Amino acid sequence: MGTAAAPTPAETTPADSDLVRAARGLPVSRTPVWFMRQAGRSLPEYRALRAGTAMLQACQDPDLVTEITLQPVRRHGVDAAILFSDIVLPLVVAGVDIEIKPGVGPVVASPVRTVADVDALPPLEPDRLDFLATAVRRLVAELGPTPLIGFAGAPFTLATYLIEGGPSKEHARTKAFMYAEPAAWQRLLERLAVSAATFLRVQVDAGASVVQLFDSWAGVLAAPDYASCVLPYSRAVFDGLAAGRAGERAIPRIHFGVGTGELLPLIADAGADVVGVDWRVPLDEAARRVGPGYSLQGNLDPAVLLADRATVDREVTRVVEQGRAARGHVFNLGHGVLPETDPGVLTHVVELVHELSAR
Ligand code: 1CP
Repeated sequence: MGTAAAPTPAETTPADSDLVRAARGLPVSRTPVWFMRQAGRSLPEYRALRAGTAMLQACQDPDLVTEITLQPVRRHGVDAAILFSDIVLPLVVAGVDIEIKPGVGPVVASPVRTVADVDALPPLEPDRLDFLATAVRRLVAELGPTPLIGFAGAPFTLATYLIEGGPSKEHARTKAFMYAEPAAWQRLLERLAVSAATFLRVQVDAGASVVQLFDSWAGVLAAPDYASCVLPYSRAVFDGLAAGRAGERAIPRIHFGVGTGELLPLIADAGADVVGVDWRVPLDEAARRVGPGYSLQGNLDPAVLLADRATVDREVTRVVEQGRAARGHVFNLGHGVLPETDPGVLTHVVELVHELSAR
């Protein structure tokens, strides 16, 4: 820990917020807390606003994006907003035929199965992302001292949707493609890395304070395969961000996946400041696995929020305490908020984390 005193919340800017400070391993006034999927179906005000608009339409409407992103910040007092969007949006904007089916997830009309399919994927033109820059600028203006997290899907997780054609448990087709078609795999992941970097760059240039790369399904891979077939492309996304304007301070990066206990040091090594940890590995053990150079984010089991209040309080307390082993801790769930979660419990968790960690 450094010696600089943490500023009080009243005088912070996004660049000096507890989220950014925890990500850099600096002292904080309280452990920052936000929730993956904090916007969305757990909120009645979200369901009301989304009624009649398809998910991917909503993601391209700056008014809806701004309002939906702000809803959980107003309601819960979380320490960060996360842009309302989806990991498949860069593909959709580029012209790939994808629909988000309610209750299912992203469904791809013509899955990628051959080298020719890879070559036929349209590139993402940055000038198609004006709606995104508009939404981010508006959000940053509305949020004041609260940081906005921009995000993108990592090349591997996006490849799983393109190859499987939709959500999948085993990702067997994806792995078969990876093993059997190494040249096509490389070309596919290179393209997805460029598109993710473009999508993130627009958000950072418009004022996002932190970025998160979601490699949600990377945990299905063995470490050597992750290291050789996936890590280089996720690193390319982060490197693409670093190649910003001269003199620009590198923006903190969070790198997240589910079931990545065996991959944590590699996830860190890809270019993260903060490593996302699901509920399987306690934070003190995760801190040991990544070493002292990284902050951690996570790792409350989202299902705990469906239990009784005493259990919620016990588990939140445990995560806050184990998080002290890390260089910095961003409190979050191990994965997204389950749709059936009582929003009142989320607000309570924010208050409890702040209370337990206030200095
Ligand atoms: O109609 C609806 O409300 C659709 C539900 C929904 C929502 C609210 C989907 C479909 N995406 C989203 C928004 C979303 N997606 C956000 C918003 C910001 C926030 O967290 O509040 C984010 C960050 C994402 C990212 C995303 N989409 C990921 C990575 C995070 C994760 O959950 O691991 C993934 C894997 C997706 C794909 C996706 N989109 C939607 C669903 C249901 C899924 C998962 C499908 C599957 O199981 O494979």
